[in-house]
Amino acid sequence: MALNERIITEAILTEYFEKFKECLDLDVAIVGGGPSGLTAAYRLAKDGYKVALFERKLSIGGGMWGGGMTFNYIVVQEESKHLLEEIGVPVKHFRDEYYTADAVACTTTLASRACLAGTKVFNCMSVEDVVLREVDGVKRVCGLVINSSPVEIAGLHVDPLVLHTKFIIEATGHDVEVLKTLVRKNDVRLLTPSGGIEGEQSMWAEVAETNTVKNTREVFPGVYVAGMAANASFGSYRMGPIFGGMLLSGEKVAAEIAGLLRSGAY
Ligand code: 48F
Repeated sequence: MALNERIITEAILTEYFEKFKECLDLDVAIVGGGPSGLTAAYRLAKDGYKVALFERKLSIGGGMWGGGMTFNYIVVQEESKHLLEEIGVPVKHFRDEYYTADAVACTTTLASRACLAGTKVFNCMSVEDVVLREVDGVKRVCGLVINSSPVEIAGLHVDPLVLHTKFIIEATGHDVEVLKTLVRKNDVRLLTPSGGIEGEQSMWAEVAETNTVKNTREVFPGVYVAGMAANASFGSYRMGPIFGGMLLSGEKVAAEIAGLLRSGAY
């Protein structure tokens, strides 16, 4: 069979835009393809929800590829290792309640499980804003404003595109970007103690790990925070290359949103 470049191009365009059109109305839009966003995507897609994940970079995986300081192993605790075991990543006991896993195996396997479960992934796509609506006197985020990352990087003046979603998971990590944009542009109060973004504090692994899960919750109608973005929103600490909290955060946010979607109220 003679290969035809035109058909190759047509195949890519057809598939991509079919996927894009399918994602114009989502159950859950996840911003950020780090460990918390990927875990949430995996669980929600596995449960049959319509989920898309938007990642600015070419590769998904966020801060998990490089372990600690590029030494590519991660550490997880006893209570989070079930998540790695569930997706088939070998976990090795280190000492006491510490376990290690290969960072590249974790990242690639989690990414693969999220994709194969049905998450529609849009890499090289930056979320630059949200859609805000007021219904019955309550403001709610109900969509994402997205643009191609090369457009963003080049600083080109190109208008974005928009999709609607029932829930957003803000999993952009330390910079908590989507929430910052929401607060900067609108007269809104978050469900944080100050009503704004509390900001991340310096390293304290033990407290940070517990708080990552505790802080994983609704932060504004329609928006849940997960992973490091949850700690940055609620003013907790960073924790370095221990990843149990990130995985548990993804698991928690997926379970909470799935419960709400199941209730039929959305
Ligand atoms: O930072 P990141 O890995 O988030 P996480 O799931 O995990 C944190 C850990 O990696 C590590 C840690 C563990 O102890 O502290 O830092 O909380 O991944 C966040 C992803 O979001 C993407 C960014 O490129 C990264 O891959 N991202 C950030 N802003 C945007 C975005 C945006 N506006 N649009 C799309 N993607």
